[in-house]
Amino acid sequence: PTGKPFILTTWDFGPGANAVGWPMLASGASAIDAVEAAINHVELLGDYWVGAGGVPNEVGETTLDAMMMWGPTHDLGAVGCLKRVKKAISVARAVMEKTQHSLIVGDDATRFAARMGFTETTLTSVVSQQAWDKWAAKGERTNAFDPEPIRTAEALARHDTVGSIALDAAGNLCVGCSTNGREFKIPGRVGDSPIAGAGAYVDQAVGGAVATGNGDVMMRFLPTYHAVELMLGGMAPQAAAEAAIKRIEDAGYSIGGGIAVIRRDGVHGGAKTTGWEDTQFSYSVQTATGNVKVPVS
Ligand code: SD4
Repeated sequence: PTGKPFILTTWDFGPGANAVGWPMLASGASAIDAVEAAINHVELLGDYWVGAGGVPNEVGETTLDAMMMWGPTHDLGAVGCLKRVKKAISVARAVMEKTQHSLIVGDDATRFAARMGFTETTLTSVVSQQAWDKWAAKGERTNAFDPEPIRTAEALARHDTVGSIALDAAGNLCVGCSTNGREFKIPGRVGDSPIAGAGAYVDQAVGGAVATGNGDVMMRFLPTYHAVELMLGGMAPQAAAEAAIKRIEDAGYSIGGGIAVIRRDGVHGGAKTTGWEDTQFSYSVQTATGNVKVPVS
């Protein structure tokens, strides 16, 4: 089936990312190209939570997680704990398109990227270095050994993982997401973003979903898979988003997390945990009639 093209992107960088991806869709580009370009735009912004210059791990290194999933075939490409390569979503795309594998991790993901022609470079910026210096000076160990942390107001106010969902003029759906994960994580930690059904999921017949938030917990519930499956069963997008988040909270977790979903007919919805009550989680949807930014309440 065809459909009316759209691109949805999460958080405040949604409108800017959509402004990159939408003209491509409008001129007939594939949803893969649009999602990659939209996410590359955010990866190169130098935002603290996505791409280069982002949150460092316990030893001061920024590492990236990303994934892409293609609706028509369920093809999947992902990288976890990718080091020294900026465009993580593009490396994920290379895993999807150039290999039979779905997920490549760590230094081997970097070696794979080099084989595919990507340039190695530092992911440390002045901001990420200063953040680590300040934290390290306190002599603290990572809080990842502690019970589930309550995120600080400062962290809650910031953007997180970028996720995009696009439908192209040929009627094909693609989803992608990219992040540097979590501050001062234990080296080697991989979050929900490169896990199918956790960070993002798509079903060509139904629609797609992207998630953000505490990936260590969210990946235990596969919220994007859950929401898409509920839509497959006939549930409306808003109700499906709410049900996927409710499942996590019903299990007793009090974390920050959010999800945005869009059905292939363009109807969309979003939900967030009560832990994110004061967090301005939003997603933006651009279509032929313009861009709408939707605050999730
Ligand atoms: C992660 N979900 O790695 C990502 C990052 C994020 O709030 O969205 N943090 O856990």
